[in-house]
Amino acid sequence: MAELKDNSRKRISKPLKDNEGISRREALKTIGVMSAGISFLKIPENEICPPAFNAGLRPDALRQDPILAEAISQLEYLTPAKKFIVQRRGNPVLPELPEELLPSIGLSQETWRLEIISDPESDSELGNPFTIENNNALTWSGLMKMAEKHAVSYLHVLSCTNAPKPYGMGLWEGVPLREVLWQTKPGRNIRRIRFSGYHNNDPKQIFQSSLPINRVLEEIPGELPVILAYKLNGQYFSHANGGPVRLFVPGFYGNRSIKWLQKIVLTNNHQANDTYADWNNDVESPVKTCAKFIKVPAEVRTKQMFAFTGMAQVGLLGLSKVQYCIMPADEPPDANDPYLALADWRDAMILPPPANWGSDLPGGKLPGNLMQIDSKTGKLVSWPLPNTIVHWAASAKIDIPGKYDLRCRTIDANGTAQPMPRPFGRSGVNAIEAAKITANS
Ligand SMILES: Nc1nc2c(c(=O)[nH]1)N[C@H]1C(S)=C(S)[C@@H](COP(=O)(O)O)O[C@H]1N2
Ligand SMILES: [Mo]
Repeated sequence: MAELKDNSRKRISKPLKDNEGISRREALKTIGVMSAGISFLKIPENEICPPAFNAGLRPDALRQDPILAEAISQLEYLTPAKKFIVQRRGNPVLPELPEELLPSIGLSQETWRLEIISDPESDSELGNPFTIENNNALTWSGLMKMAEKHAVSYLHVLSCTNAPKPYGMGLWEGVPLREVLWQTKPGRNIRRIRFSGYHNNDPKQIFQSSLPINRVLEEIPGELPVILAYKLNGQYFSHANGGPVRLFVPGFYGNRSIKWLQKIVLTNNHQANDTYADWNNDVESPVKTCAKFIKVPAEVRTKQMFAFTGMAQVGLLGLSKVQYCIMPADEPPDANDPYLALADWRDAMILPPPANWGSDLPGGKLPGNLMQIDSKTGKLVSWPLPNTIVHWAASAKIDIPGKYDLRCRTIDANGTAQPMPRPFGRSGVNAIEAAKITANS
């Protein structure tokens, strides 16, 4: 069995200064926090789990910690499509347009059309542009025909750059955009591709994004393709989720994944013209690794174990640990340690792939053709998977009554603690989360 190393426990609490009150000093000494260390908590072997991850866990003793087992049993990996948080924009609010209206605005399966043209202000060559005028725009049935041959699906988190929690963890299905693009016979002078969706014929409501053309045409081995997506968790998209067809751009925050996709423009202009960039966001930011709470008890009894759970968004930089620390709530911030690197961080337990992936999927089973499953071994290519979430759990106890801050953070695969290496909000919220706990005697 591989031993998981834990450096954090060697780290000591930051030294108390002389002028600090005795009560808090005592409290700090006696918060009997106890790690949900992997050493005493184990999980059954998991069929789909890559061997390297299984090796870190010993089978079968999860049941021996009923408090943790109960907390973990409430977690659902895939967010049900109906529970995805939807970005509300426009007037009228576009995700809330009435169903009856959708066919007349090209947002039903029957009436949906995708135009692909070259930028009239640029010199991009396109041998076979798709236009409504020429009656060769891509239709739903055309897309479904392509799906028979080219459909792919993958797990990917949908997060907004500026939201504290992911909008949802989804299983996305679609046709790689390049398959459609090649039908338009792209030629010379194409450096960038722009996307826009339904915007109520109101220029002020246009929401567009863009990518360098190579991101659509090729992937680094293991990277996921940009898709014309039509299913979330095995079901065709609702209008609210961006249906009938939305773009899905893996590796980035949600702003690139244009809902109600209707138009694609190829251009020789190399600059991003993303609406979200105009709103002072860093649209080039890959998804960040960071930890969030899911369930924390507001009140606990002193000297009694309690469990708490959370998720970690796993970004480009991967994940090696999730940690938590418990500090008295009145702890003054240390100007020299803004990210609490010196706090007494303990390891939480990162959960393996779930046996049941979520209530949207028949039997809770993942489709066998998932891009992140190795077709030779039948196992996930890694765990955690980049650009998804993992759940984590820990249990602890507090010995002295009082108010406390419970915090969580990730350590990425490079060994860097959250919110480094990029603590800037406009490229994705990744501040260390805190939850309040009151310990009563
Ligand atoms: N057409 C359109 N697409 C859009 C947006 C929008 O306002 N209009 N918002 C973007 C942003 S900023 C995010 S975070 C995601 C949110 O997707 P959701 O509404 O499905 O949660 O959609 C992206 N695609
Ligand atoms: Mo967003």
